[in-house]
Amino acid sequence: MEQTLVLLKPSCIERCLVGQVITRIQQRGIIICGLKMMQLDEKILREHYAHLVDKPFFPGLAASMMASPVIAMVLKGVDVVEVFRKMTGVTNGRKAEPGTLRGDFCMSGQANIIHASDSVENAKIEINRFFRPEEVFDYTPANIAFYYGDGEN
Ligand code: IDP
Ligand code: MG
Repeated sequence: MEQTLVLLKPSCIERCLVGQVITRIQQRGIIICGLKMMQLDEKILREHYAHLVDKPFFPGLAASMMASPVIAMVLKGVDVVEVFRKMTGVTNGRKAEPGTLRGDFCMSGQANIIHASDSVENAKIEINRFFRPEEVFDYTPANIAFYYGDGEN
């Protein structure tokens, strides 16, 4: 099954939305196979947001990502990268569709509560960036037959 990397940003931690976001993940039938709290620093943020380091808003973005610890997660499911990006919603919370995590829980283009990998290739890179191999528990729930039909997973 596919895996994706998710960060619950300081805007999620500080606003006490962690439980609600994790509930949505589990309600959907997405499996959590890695979870930890960590304090990000400039070095990891310059790698993680390499596509944005030259933007004028990067210093503010980096500061906002270091304002508190984050919660990093590895999620697992069939097509989970695409499924979870859809659940996340577009970058700007004010434009995100109601029903998405950003569309339901935030009003900001920067403090948008959550990061989710945008491709299978980037998910692999990002999981390796934030997790050591022994921190990812690639288990299968005992009741997996109630998550997926025959031949689906
Ligand atoms: P994504 O998180 O939806 O994949 P990206 O374009 O990869 O969006 O941007 C990464 C993060 O950088 C966003 O989630 C947001 O926190 C921040 N960001 C993106 N564009 C802007 C901007 O124009 N102003 C401030 N922050 C931004
Ligand atoms: Mg992105």
